[in-house]
Amino acid sequence: MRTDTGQVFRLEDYRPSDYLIPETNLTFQLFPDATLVRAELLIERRSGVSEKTPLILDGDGLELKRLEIDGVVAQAGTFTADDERLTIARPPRGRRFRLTIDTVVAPSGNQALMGLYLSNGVYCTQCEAEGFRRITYFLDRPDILSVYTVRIEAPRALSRLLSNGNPGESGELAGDRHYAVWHDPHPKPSYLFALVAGDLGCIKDRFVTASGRSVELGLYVERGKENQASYAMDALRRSMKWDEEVFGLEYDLDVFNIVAVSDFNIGAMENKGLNIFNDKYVLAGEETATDADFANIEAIIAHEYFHNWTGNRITCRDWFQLCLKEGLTVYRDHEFSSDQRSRAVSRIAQVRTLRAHQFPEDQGPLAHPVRPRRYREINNFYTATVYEKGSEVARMIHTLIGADLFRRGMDLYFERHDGQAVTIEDFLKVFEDASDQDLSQFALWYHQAGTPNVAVTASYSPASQELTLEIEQSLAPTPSEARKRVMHIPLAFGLVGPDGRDMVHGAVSGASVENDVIHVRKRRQSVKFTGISERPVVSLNRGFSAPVTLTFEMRKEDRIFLARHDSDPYGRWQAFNGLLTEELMAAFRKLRGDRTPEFGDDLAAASHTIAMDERLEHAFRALALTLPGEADVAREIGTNIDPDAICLAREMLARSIATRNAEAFRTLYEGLRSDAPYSPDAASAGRRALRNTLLDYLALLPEGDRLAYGHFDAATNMTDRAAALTVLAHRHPGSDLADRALAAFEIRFRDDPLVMDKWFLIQASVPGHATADRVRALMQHPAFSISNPNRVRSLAGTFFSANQTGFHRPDGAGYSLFAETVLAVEQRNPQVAARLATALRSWRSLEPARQRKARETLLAIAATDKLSADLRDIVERTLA
Ligand code: B3K
Ligand code: ZN
Repeated sequence: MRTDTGQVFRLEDYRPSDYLIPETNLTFQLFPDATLVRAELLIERRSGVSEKTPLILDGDGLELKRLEIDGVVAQAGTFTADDERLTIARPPRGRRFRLTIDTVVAPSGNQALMGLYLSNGVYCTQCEAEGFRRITYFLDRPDILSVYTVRIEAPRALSRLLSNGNPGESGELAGDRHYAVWHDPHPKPSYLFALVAGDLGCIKDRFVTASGRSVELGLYVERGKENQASYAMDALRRSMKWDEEVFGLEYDLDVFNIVAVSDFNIGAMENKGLNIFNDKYVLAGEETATDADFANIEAIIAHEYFHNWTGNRITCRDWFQLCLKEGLTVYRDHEFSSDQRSRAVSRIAQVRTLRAHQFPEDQGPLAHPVRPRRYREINNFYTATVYEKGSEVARMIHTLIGADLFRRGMDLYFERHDGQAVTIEDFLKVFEDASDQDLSQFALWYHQAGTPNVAVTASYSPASQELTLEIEQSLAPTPSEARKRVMHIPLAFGLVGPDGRDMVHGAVSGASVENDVIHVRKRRQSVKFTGISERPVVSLNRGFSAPVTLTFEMRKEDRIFLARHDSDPYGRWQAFNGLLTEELMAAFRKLRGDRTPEFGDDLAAASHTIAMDERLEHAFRALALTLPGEADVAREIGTNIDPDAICLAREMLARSIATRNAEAFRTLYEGLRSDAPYSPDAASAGRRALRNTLLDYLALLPEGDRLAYGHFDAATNMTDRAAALTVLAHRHPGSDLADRALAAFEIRFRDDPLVMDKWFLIQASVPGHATADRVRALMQHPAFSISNPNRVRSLAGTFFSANQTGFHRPDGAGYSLFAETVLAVEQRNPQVAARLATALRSWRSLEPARQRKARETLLAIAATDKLSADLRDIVERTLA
C-alpha cells in the first residue's frame, strides 16, 4: 500500500518530460505469484535537453531483476532502483537509446486491483491513472505517447490472450504454454495499456464502418454467461453507428474487444481496442437485470467506446486536464442516451444524478474546480464534478454557440489535436475559433468550484406591458478559491401565457437574450421585456441549461400551472419537483418544532393530474411522482439536519398523496399490467417504472403489504421483482411478508453474485435505526466479500451513502461501522476505501450532536498510523 507522503501536485508545475518513449515492447511470462515482465523501451531525449539530464522512470512497489542499456547489462553504480523509481544518472550520449527492464510482479497478491491482477482466475489490468508503474518502470504520465507491441505467454488453459491494438502472431510453447502477440499502431499513453489472459466465453459480431473498414467485435465473459452479453454487444454496435452519424467519428482498428471481469474498482475502462468492464455493466438478462441495469449498460458501453476519440486519440496533457476527456465523454454518452431513448426523460435523469452527487460535493469540503489545480492523490479526482459538471460545461458550450458551430468546433478539435495530449485551453480555443466568440469569462466554469446561485425576482406592469427580471448571481467561497469572479451563465427561459403557450416578446434591454437564453454575465442585472400583453408565468433554467441553484419566489399556483403547461418537459418536472421539495421542507420544520404537518389537497390533486395525463410518457410520470429523496431535501435545507425528521416528513407526504388518490392510483396500477414478453426498451421500461412507482404509494395503504407481496410473487422479470422487494422491505420492514420475500429472493439467487448485490443493497437502504446492525450481520453472509468492490459498494457503500436515517443514527453506531469498514477495506484496496469515506463529506450540515460524532469518527481515522495516500487525502480534506 502506498502510504501518504504529503506531496502535493500543482498544475503550474507542469513541464514537458525531458525524455520520450516512442516505442514500447512488452513481454509477459504470466505466473500467479511471479510474472516476469520484460520492457524494451526506445528512449529519446527531447531536442534541446542536455545529455547530462538523468532519466527517471516511475515505479510503484516494483522489484528490478535486470537492466540493459543499449544491449549491455548495466553495472551496479550506473543506476539506482527502488520500489518507486529507476534512475539512470548518466544515460547514453546519443539522442536515442534502448533499455531492457526486467521486473517481477505478483498478480495473485494484488488486492488493490491496480496494475496486473487476478480476478476469478483471469489475469487483467487496470492502469488509469498510475497503475502502469505497478507493472514496469516507465514515464507513467499521459503526455508520453508510445507505440506498443505486447507478447503474452501463459498456460494453454488460459485460452484467450488479449491486449491493445490488432492481433499478430500466436503459437504454442513448451510446458503446455502458448503465446500471442498484439500490436497497437496508435501511439498511446501508458494508462491505456491493457492485458487479459483467461479462459473466457465469447460472443462475436462484425461492424463495417462508414468508410468500409470491417471490424471484428468480441465480447468476453465468464463461460456459461455468453447469453447475458448480447445486449451489451447491441449497445456497442449502436454506439459505433451513432458516433459516425452525429460526430463523423469512425473506429480505427481491425478488432474491438470488451472483457467483463468480476473484481473491478470502477465501472469500466477505455483501454485502446480492449475495454475492460466490471461485469455488472455487461451482463444482463430479464431474469437478473433491471431496466436501470440495461440503461446503465447501454450508457457505459457507449461512454467507453466514445473515449476512443475523446480520450484515446486525443488525450490529456496531465491529470489536471481529466475533464477534457471525462466531462466531454459523459456529454457524448448523455446525448447518445437521449437519442436512443426519450430526450426529456433522459435529461431529467441526468439532472437528478447531478444534483444528488455533484451538488453536495460542490457545497462541501471536497469541492474542487472542474479542472483542479492541486491534488495529492489523483484517484480521488474521478468525481461527479469532473464527470457530471464537466459534461454540463460542454453542454453549455453547445448552448452558447449553437449546434452547428459546436459541431464545427469538434471537427476542428479532431483535426487540430489528433494524436496529441492537450489541455482545456486547447479545447476551448477550437470553439472560440469556430464561433468567433470570446469564451474567457465562460472558462471560469472550469476554474472556479462551487454551484452558483441565481436569484431572480419578476415584476410585471400591465400599464407599460413590461416584464422586468432582476437577476443576481452569487457564488460562495470554497476550499479552492476564497473570492469568486462573475460568471457567464446561460439561462434558458420561457414566458408562459395563460393558454400555456410561450408568449412572444418585443425588444429586450439589460442583457443579451438570444434563442430564448438570457446571458447572465454581470453580478446584477435587470432585464426588461417589452410588448407583453398579460402577466406571464416565467419558466427559468429550462432544460437545466446551467448547473446552478435558482432562488425564485413563485406563487404556488404558478408552479402548479408550470407543472401542467410548461412546453419544456424538463420545466414541468422541475416545477412539480420544486413544489414537492418545498412541501417537504415545510413539513420538516413543523416536525422539528413538535408540530404535525398537514398537507393540502392541491399537491395530491396535481399528482393525480400528472399520473392520469395520457399525453405524458409513462417514464416521465414515474419521475414526476417520485418524491425528492431524503438527501435532496437535506441539501435544500442546508444546515442543522435531522435525517429522522426528513424521513418522517417524506413518509407522511407519500401517505397523504396515496390516501387521496387511492382509487385512481389503484385503477391506473392495474391498467399498466402487461403480459407481453419482456423487452428492455425505453417505452416498456417506462410502463414498468410508473406501475412500480404507484405500487410504492399503494403499499402505504391498508393491505398494501399484500399487494406488494403479490406483485413480487407474480413478477416475471427482475425490474418488477426488485421493485416489489424494495417496497416490502422499506415500507414494511420486519413484517412477515417482507421477510418471506427476502428469503425467497435469497434462495433463488444465492449463486449469482450480481443479483445478490441487489439483495444487499435493498436491505442496506431500509430506512431506520435498525439497519446498522443488519448491515453488520450481512457482512458475515457467505455471499459477501470484503475484497470484492461490487459487494462492498452494494452493502457498505449503500448504507453509508444512501441511508440517511440508518447511517446517521443518533448514537453513532453507523459511524462506528463506517470507521471499521473503511479501515478494513483500506488494508486491501485503498482506492475503494477512499471512495467509501466520501460518505461523510456533508457532515457539517448535520445537527450538532450528530456533527460531533461524525467529526470524532473522522478524527479517529485520521489518527490511524500509515494511512494510504488515498484515504488520508479524503479524510483530511473532509475535516479541513
Ligand atoms: N477512465 C476510467 C476511469 C478510471 C478511474 C481511475 N481511478 C473510466 C471512464 O471514465 O471511462
Ligand atoms: Zn470516462
